[in-house]
This record gives sequence, C-alpha cells and structure tokens, in this order.
Amino acid sequence: MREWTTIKEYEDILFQQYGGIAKITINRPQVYNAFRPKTNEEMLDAMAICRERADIGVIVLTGAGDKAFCSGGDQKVKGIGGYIDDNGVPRLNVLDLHKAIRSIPKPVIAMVNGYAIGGGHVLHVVCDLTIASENARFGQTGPKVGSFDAGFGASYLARCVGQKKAREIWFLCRQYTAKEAEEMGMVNKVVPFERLEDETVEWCETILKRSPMAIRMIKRALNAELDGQRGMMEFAGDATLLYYLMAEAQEGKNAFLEKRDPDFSKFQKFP
Ligand code: S0N
Repeated sequence: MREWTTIKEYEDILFQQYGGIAKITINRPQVYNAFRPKTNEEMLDAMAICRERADIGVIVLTGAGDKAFCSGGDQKVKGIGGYIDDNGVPRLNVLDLHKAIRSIPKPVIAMVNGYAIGGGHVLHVVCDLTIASENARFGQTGPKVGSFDAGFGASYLARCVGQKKAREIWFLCRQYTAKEAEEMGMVNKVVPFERLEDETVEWCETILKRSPMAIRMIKRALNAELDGQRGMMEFAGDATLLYYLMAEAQEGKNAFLEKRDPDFSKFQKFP
C-alpha cells in the first residue's frame, strides 16, 4: 500500500500527493460521489494548487469507494437555474472545472472506479486519459433527468467515440461496461479493481519520466484543434513562454534596459 500524504484538507474532497502525482478524490460516497457547488469549488482550488506546484507533474481524479467515480450533479441540491450553493445561489460551476482540466498544462487522468454517470461521465471525458476498473459503468442520463451538457461532454465525446456513438450515448441514456467504453475509444485501459491504482500510478510515473515541456505542448496542440480561439491562445501563450526562454528574446529586453540597439544578427535563422 503506498503512502499518500495530504496536501490540503477539504470537506468534500481528499487532496493527496505521492511523489510527483496529485490525487483528487471526490469523497461523497453516500451520494455515489455526486458533486455539489462546494465540491467543484474545492476541486477548482486543488487544481489551482496543482498548477502552481512545480513538484506536481500529473493529476489523478477519482471517487471514494468501489461504487462510483462520480454520479454527476447532486440531485438533492438541484434547484431552479442550477445546483444551489450554501448561500442559496444556483450554480453550474462544474463547467469551470472542465475549463481548468483542459487548461492546466499537466496531464489529468480519470481513475474510474465505478459509475461514471451524467456529469460524472462528462468529467472523465474531459480528462486527458481514462483508466477504468472492470466494474466501471459509463453513461449519460441528461435527457432522462432534465439536463444536458452541450460543451465538452458533447463535442469532445464525439471526437473520442465518433458522432454516431456520441448521439447514441446521449439520446438513449444507456449504460456501457468498461470494456465497451474502451472499445468505443473513451477509455484507455481497463484493469481489475484491485489493480486500478497501481496501473494508474504506473502510467503517471511513465509520464513523469517524459519531458514536461513536450507533454505541455502536445496537450495544448491536441486541445487547440477543438478549443478554437481559446485553444490557440493557450498554445500561443506557451509558444511565447518558449521564446522567453531563448537568448534571442533576452537580447531584446537587455538592449532596451541597456539603452542600446538590439543585435539579433548572432541568432540562427532556421530553414
Ligand atoms: C449511478 C446510478 C446509476 C447507481 O444506481 P444504483 O446502483 O441503483 O444506486 P442508487 O440507489 O441509485 O444510488 C445510491 C445512492 O446514491 C444516491 N445518488 C446517486 N446518484 C446521485 C446524484 N446524482 N445525486 C444525488 N444522489 C445520488 C442515491 O440517491 C442513493 O442514495 P439513497 O440510498 O440515500 O437514496 C444511479 O444512482 C443514478 O442514475 N444516479 C443519478 C445519475 C444522474 O442522473 N446524475 C445527474 C445527471 N446530471 C448531471 O450530472 C448534470 C451535470 C451538470 O451540472 C452540467 C450542467 C451543464 C453542463 C455540464 C454539466 C456537467 O456536469 O457536465
């Protein structure tokens, strides 16, 4: 059994670390790890910490127990206009979490340990990779329970499984086994439940041996294709970051500070 150390205490989630891996666990097993606004706020806070912390290279998202990864929005707090927070404000702040998962320049792996249903299904879809246990079940429920996600849960799902399958998943609201989800292309690997964490940690440790800048750029590139101007902005932002690391960019800044003309002639012009 590996030792996960707590990074920060929260009410609805566990936030732990093992080496360069951060693990965010939705800890509401009594409602099959359904999220309420507070759960999403806490996950957003944990994601912000993961983004800042240079010692964290991969993030694992999972649910507590062996029944559910996440069963979507907590139907007990669903009100008019969204999920009601502690101040009585209706929110759909899981969408902010989707954006954070897409935007963080580090891989996010869904470790699916049971039901990934409704908004919980969308959550695993939005993650960069999905590793599932054999008991996992996947599916959307929106059109059955008065909801839908027309964001990544539709468009990125279709990129993963194809348009026809995505329409089937949303129109029929059936459940699929982990094996079926793998065959459809929305799960990377299926393992016995007892192997789930070991397998996920092995994937993380392999990624941690790879070049972080290369991983960052490839995540940006794969996102940009779907994310339009925002995706291009994030890709372009990292191109600027790379440029700032070069002596050529520093020459411009140094020349300004030294009140001289910059000399860019010494820098190679690549074919
Ligand atoms: C997961 C299911 C299939 C499991 O069935 P099973 O094994 O028969 O167990 P149950 O007895 O049904 O459940 C066990 C206990 O857990 C509670 N519970 C389960 N799911 C929820 C939930 N979502 N909210 C609150 N409680 C839940 C049960 O009530 C039960 O507790 P007790 O015994 O005390 O009654 C089955 O449980 C199931 O189908 N669950 C509901 C799945 C669902 O419909 N989820 C909501 C779908 N909608 C969303 O997620 C909306 C998402 C959203 O906010 C959004 C909006 C806009 C854009 C994007 C999104 C997005 O999230 O992507």
